Amino acid sequence: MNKPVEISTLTGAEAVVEMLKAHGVDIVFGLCGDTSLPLYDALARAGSIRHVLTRDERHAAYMADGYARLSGKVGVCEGPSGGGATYLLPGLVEANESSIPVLGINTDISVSSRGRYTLTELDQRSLMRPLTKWNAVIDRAADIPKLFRKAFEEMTTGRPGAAHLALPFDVQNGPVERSELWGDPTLGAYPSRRTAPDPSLVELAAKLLRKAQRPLFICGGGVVLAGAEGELTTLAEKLSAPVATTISGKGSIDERCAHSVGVVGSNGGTPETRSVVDEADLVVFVGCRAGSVTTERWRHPAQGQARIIHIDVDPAVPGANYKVDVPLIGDARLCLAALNEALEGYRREGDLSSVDARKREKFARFDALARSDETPIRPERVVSELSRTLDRDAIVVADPGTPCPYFSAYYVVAGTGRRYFSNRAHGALGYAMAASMGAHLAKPAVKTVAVMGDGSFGMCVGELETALRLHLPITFVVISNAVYGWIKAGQKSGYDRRYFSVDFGVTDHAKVADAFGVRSWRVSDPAALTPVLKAALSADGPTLVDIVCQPLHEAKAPVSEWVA
Ligand SMILES: Cc1ncc(C[n+]2csc(CCOP(=O)(O)OP(=O)(O)O)c2C)c(N)n1
Repeated sequence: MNKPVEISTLTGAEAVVEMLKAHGVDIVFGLCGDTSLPLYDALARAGSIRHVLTRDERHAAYMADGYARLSGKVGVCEGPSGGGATYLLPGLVEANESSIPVLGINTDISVSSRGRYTLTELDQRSLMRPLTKWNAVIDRAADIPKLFRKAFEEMTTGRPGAAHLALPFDVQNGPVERSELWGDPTLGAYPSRRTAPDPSLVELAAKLLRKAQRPLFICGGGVVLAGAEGELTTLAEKLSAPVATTISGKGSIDERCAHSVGVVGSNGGTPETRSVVDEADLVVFVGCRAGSVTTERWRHPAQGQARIIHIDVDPAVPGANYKVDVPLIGDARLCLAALNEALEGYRREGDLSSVDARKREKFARFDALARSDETPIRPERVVSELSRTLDRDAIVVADPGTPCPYFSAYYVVAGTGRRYFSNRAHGALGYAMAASMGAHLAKPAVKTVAVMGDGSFGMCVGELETALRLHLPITFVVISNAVYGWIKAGQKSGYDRRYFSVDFGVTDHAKVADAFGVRSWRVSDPAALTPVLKAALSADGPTLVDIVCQPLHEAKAPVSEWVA
């Protein structure tokens, strides 16, 4: 009897599905289009990759970002040509700048239709080039396997980042050899290839650490990305050193422990956390770019105030802003492990009581405001009641505006790892709703909450339908103040209260959610907050709580420019 003959070629679209599977992808977020028809058909016939249909490509990319942050895997999003590419772009930019591996795929007009005024024609190569870590337009079906392998390698090695592939219509129908369809599944998770630091520089760094009187760690997102929390805690304990974080660095250390300072910088930092920075005689930046927000425009620490050890996987980062005494280039976990080894047996008797005193001062001020019965409800009260109501292992995603500084400063992350995040590369409004959906799909067992301003809500509301259709048990909290409050606060502090074009109309966001079929509440009485939050957090599907809040320009936000 003849053996059945295995067909040795697949279509380009089928090959794309196989290459995603070869790298461990089992979920893709996206929105359909004419140029995507072959890809959709291949996904439908394969049936092995879940497709989450979104209502806007921006949110497909934000979902892929949230998914990547919580799953430790590459997030994948897709959209069609033209507008599909320009709409996917914002999420890829955020992911790339935040060092999150997200693969964006846009289908495209046929190679044979180029230059003929074809509807949706767009130079995707040039569009994506400056804003992704790596990108390509696939001109021949035969190149699909190698370009997908390259994309996964780029996204998860070195500094993780976003990649983009453009997939023309006729390329989706071209032939690909089955024998070419292989990939290394370890490249589908990050960091996939850890690099170790130079041992001689590790010795130098260890020497500085031994000599320091008041060492301080400032951790960025790199610690959580590298899963370096354990090594960091061990080193901080050895040195009795305080550990501060950036907003993206929340989760580097358990914020309940004696070593934790909390968030520093102009957004979410407070005078108390700043004073800990100002006292340090050695600052160890770990997976942190020491950018404008973290350092309050390079004033805290001041240039020359402290010795600097800078640990980063990207060699371009140390020395970009501060004169660095020892640069350690490598994966944060391996760098910290090397320092722990170099300091084997060493123990510094330090005193963390001043860190404790500063934290007490900070939270005493916060608690006094959080107890307020004033209306509109104070943001402090929202943070406090949500913190008390939420499970410890919950995931909180915060948008810019009121949520980011308030939750960064006062929401205490219990435990380590990714439990709180915000889009800190660009801070575009309207990120949290979609990102929370991706996060939930990566970690469905824990409660996920997205907190957004009403400005953000206006930019993402369409995805309430997606949340309902997928029956995602996420709670969306809207801080309602009918104003682009962050900007109004800037006009108050820097432009003598000349308020201009920042106020908008009052919307009942609960009614909007209700129209989508999402269970919702509008809260203006502070006494109703806890019971409503409890009901919303324990409900089965998506819920929305619209909280009528004190506008940001009238609040005592932890934003240093306004405090000054
Ligand atoms: C896409 C985008 N456009 C503009 C901005 C500039 N911006 C930063 S904060 C902010 C106001 C936020 O308003 P809202 O979401 O209502 O929150 P609030 O500040 O009132 O708490 C604006 C417009 C931005 N971050 N993203």
